Amino acid sequence: MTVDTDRDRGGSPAQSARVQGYCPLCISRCGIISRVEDGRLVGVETDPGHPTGGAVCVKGRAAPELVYAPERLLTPLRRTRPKGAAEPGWEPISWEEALDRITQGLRIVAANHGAEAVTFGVATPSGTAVADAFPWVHRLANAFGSPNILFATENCNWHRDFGAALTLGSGIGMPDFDHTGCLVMWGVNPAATWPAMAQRALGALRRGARLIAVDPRRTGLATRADHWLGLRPGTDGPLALALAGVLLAEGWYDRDFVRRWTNGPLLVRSGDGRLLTEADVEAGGAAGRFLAWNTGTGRAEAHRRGDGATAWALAGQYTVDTLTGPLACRPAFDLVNDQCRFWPPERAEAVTGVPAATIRDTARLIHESRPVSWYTWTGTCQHADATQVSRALAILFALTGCWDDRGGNVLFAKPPVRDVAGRDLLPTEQRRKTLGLDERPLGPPARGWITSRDLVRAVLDGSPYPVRALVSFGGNPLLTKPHVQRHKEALAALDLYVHADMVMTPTALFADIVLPVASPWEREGLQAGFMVGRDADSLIQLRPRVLEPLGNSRPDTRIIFDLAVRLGLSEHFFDGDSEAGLAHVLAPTGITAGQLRANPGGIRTGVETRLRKYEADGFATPTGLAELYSESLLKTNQPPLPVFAFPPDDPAYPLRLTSAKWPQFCHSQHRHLPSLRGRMPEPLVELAPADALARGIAEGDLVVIATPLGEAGARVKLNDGLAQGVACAQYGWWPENLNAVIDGETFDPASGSNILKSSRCDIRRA
Ligand SMILES: Nc1nc2c(c(=O)[nH]1)N[C@H]1C(S)=C(S)[C@@H](COP(=O)(O)OP(=O)(O)OC[C@H]3O[C@@H](n4cnc5c(=O)[nH]c(N)nc54)[C@H](O)[C@@H]3O)O[C@H]1N2
Ligand SMILES: Nc1nc2c(c(=O)[nH]1)N[C@H]1C(S)=C(S)[C@@H](COP(=O)(O)OP(=O)(O)OC[C@H]3O[C@@H](n4cnc5c(=O)[nH]c(N)nc54)[C@H](O)[C@@H]3O)O[C@H]1N2
Ligand code: SF4
Ligand SMILES: [Mo]
Repeated sequence: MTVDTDRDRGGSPAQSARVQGYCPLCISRCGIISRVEDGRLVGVETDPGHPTGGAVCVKGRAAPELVYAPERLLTPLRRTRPKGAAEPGWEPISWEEALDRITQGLRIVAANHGAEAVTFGVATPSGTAVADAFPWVHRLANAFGSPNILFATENCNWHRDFGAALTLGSGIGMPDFDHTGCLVMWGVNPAATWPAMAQRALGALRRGARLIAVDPRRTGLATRADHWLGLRPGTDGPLALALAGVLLAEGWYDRDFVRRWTNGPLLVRSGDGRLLTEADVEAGGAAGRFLAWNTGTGRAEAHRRGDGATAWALAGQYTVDTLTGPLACRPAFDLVNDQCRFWPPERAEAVTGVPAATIRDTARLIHESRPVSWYTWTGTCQHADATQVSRALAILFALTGCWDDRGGNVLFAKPPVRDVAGRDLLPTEQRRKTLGLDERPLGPPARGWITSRDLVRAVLDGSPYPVRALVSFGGNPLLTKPHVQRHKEALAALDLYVHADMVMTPTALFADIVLPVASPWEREGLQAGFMVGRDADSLIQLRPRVLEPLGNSRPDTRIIFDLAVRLGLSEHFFDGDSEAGLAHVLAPTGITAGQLRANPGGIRTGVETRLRKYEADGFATPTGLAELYSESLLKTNQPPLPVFAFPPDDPAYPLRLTSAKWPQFCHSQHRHLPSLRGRMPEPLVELAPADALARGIAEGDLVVIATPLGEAGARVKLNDGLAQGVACAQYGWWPENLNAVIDGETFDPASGSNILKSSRCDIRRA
């Protein structure tokens, strides 16, 4: 989150200096020192005193190439030829003209079709520096009156941050690396994607912590794991339930935690599956008071959170006298047990490919090396059952009783900056119009985040209403989402498409107006909390601007504030004064921008992390308990307990197609930087040697990845640490665009996640 300063604020960058800051190019937010000589950025190096200052990756080291790339956009551009013409006929225009045209265009669309006909877009803050402006993009959309923001979240952070809240009332927090006895890295590869986390994990291993890795590839930390579970892509759900099943069968779970702090004891009504409440049994009883079976009194009584003295039943069936007659009920925990028993290790082996004995050994290790902590990210989020997978994982780890406790996953305290996204600025009737909200009421649309599919249907089919304009701050969905062809058609069909970026991209090529964005080294950025531990999360840092913006480029925040003023939204944007905006964001911390500028390495706020916060505060769920059984999902016609089913194998497409990130690039970015492209000149697809041999394919062969939707080219890399029957490809390349051959019509019903890591394909020599 950031606010740029005008040239007269925060001083002019020095001509020659070593400037402390952090690299904002990805989630790792590594603490760095930027070296400036004669007014030019010449390099970045580690800042060893910074909590994430342990290393700088190849992308960070390429910062000077990124800043001075000849491909940088340095002036606003206007299209002069029709979309679809071979050449857009870009014409340089002034900022005045660009902002005037945008303002006028947006006003016309809003007047004719309503503010909801303007969609805003934003790149991922985890893989770009757009985090500097992220909340302000949201504030602009909300103040303008549009409920729609196109964003990568359903395939990125939603399950980790918000899907997990269905069970835990919050995101999954962070492993307490300093104290954990066992780390479970499940579908996340921090060695490539989050070096600062990988370093903490290595520190834990050096201290003696055990490691379990669940990933079709044995790579990064997984090469050092006590147990590597090389599952078939997309089969995480059965594996999680099988592990939970072993914990339950062996009694290796925290019964006290389950009784006191989860909804396991709550009684579930036979028939409709709803939780039994006082209103069911007493005239005038409270519908928000949930009942459990007290084995001491032999009656259904109101469950009291944290009550460990009462012998609440966790198993069995009980007949309760309700107002409508006797009703059979079972504790939710008994149903969880059933669900896990459905996946004994042998059955899970048949689906996942992980040997039953390994599943049992892993469960034993989880039990014996407590406290256990875990992290998961996109390995489990890009599937058609991603919400159920995130539920299964949350249940599995809730059973260990290590939640928010020493050595488990902890919600570390962060500097309390103010959230300025401003969803509350949006009138309720506008909020209700969020695309996809009716279909996925608990999913990303509840926060205004829409999918490509939603956008495309609104633009091309006018369904459920027309969208006619898009204003996007980065993002390259033609390469990062499925629905590629329809998305292209939709971009071409818009009345106005504005794209702000540092470089021209395949997506930006469809824009009517392109705005040049200053690179992260040419603007300030605020980071409140560096995530990977208690110390790191207490740090707040205002990354200094080390260079003047190149050419006519401008920071996103400046563009947003200027647009807001022109659109008549000054009252929500501090009269266009971004410095006042920054002060507002910082106010709750008691730290000023001036203090942060005087301390470019950041300020350790000393915010205190309390453990087991649920004991005082409860869980932020409808029952106030960790919800092993999700009545919220049930109410939206989703299964209240995780269920998994798999389509039959298709002999024409026998390989499971997944994808992964490499250190050289973020998503579709950085292909134009010579030092990075030199290390990875073209897209790779990894195959197990046996699968290659069976197809007459050798290392380095050019192949096509074939799916029912088409073919994408790649070069083969053999990986003997890859599960058999799997193709692990790269995305973000063009014209060989992996996502163009992935079916966008198969997606998770609760969240909209695409099958970016669980498609089917075959591979043959090109
Ligand atoms: N270098 C680099 N770093 C980045 C990014 C980047 O693009 N490049 N992007 C940033 C962003 S936005 C994000 S979201 C994070 C993501 O960070 P990660 O989640 O670590 O990213 P991935 O490499 O996509 O996936 C992680 C692992 O999941 C495995 N996997 C594939 N299919 C499955 C499956 O079905 N089940 C399981 N259990 N595992 C599977 C892959 O083999 C891979 O090792 O990285 C951030 N950091
Ligand atoms: N097959 C497959 N597809 C995937 C994934 C996968 O694992 N497999 N991973 C998914 C994930 S986790 C994510 S997050 C998405 C990412 O999807 P996107 O958000 O579309 O990510 P990028 O391709 O990195 O595009 C970012 C764009 O923003 C621009 N940009 C960078 N920094 C800034 C800035 O500060 N301001 C502005 N205005 N622009 C900026 C870049 O130049 C680039 O054009 O991709 C998803 N797509
Ligand atoms: S891992 Fe690399 S790109 Fe990401 S923040 Fe660190 S130095 Fe920057
Ligand atoms: Mo992401």
